[in-house]
Amino acid sequence: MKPGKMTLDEFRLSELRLYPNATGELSNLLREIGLAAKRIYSVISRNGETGILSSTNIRNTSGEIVKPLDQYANEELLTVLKHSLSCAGVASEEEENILVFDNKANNNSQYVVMFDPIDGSSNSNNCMTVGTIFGIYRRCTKTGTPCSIKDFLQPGRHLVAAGYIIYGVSTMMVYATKRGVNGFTLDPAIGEFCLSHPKICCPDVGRIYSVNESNILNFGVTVRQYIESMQQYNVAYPGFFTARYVGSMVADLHRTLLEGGIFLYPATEDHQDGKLRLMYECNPFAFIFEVAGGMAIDGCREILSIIPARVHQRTPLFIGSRDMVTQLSYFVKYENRAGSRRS
Ligand code: AHM
Ligand code: MG
Repeated sequence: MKPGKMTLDEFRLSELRLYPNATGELSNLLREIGLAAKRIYSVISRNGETGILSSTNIRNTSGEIVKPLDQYANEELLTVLKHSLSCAGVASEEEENILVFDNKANNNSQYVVMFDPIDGSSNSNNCMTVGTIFGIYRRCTKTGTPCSIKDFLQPGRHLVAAGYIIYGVSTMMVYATKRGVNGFTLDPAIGEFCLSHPKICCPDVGRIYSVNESNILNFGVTVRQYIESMQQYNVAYPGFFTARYVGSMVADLHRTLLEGGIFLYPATEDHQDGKLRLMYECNPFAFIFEVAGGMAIDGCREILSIIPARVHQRTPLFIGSRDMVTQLSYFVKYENRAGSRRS
């Protein structure tokens, strides 16, 4: 291993120097999220002692089982962000309502943060990879006043920064600003995230598709045809495409970002809006992929252009390598045209 890899803090400071008028608040937020991530990593890695990966019978407002890890990660992020004084309020996948940090210092900050504390937690009792996802918006209400729901209901296009932490074979924090996407691997020996993946670019094409194929008969005809087109291609060129689905979005999208490919979580007959949350899961990843040269749509629109109506709203998601998502969008357009000719 080469000496002297830049730490997350050093990287943040070097970026900050590019903006002499910057307040340092955004940089502070990234440091605090990094701190929460290290604490979450620490309890996960000591599961034998902490029992953090066990299950409970408690269900959240969406009826999903809440695990001690979900609760711990949620509390950890809430606490560090409140203490950071650079955050006016948060929205969490685990909280029914937004939380406004209504005190003088927090009211003066410019940003609000939305996060999914632990994504893919249904995988955690099997020791599989999970992650944390976050998005940071500049407030649209006046600083000096408490933030409000308006600050959160902004389209993803307004994100200032977004990122994720992947707790896998190694723990990484990947985050994007409009300047680029960079990945930092946690070195547990020194307790620091160190720059390991500078300037990440998503390849324009890939050979991996990632979808819960057990639902294929419930997908719309377009999505079925798109998936079948890859399977048919494999008849002529065996092994050209391959399928990988962890069922943990952070793991599936981390691979897609680095290696290329497409990830699909479409609508089904029972769930017309799909499963994934626009604000906590889809927008942050859509932002990261767009900055890295990839693409994210809900079938018809760019994910980042959707004007949200509710913080917990869901959306279908197709995300990944630009050429593959574009090709999928042609299938959708063709179906829409055929549909309008039929009607
Ligand atoms: P969660 O936020 O409750 O963990 O759910 C989101 C997860 C994603 O990580 C993953 O892509 C998806 O749910 C898997 O869903 P399914 O089991 O329906 O394929
Ligand atoms: Mg989630």
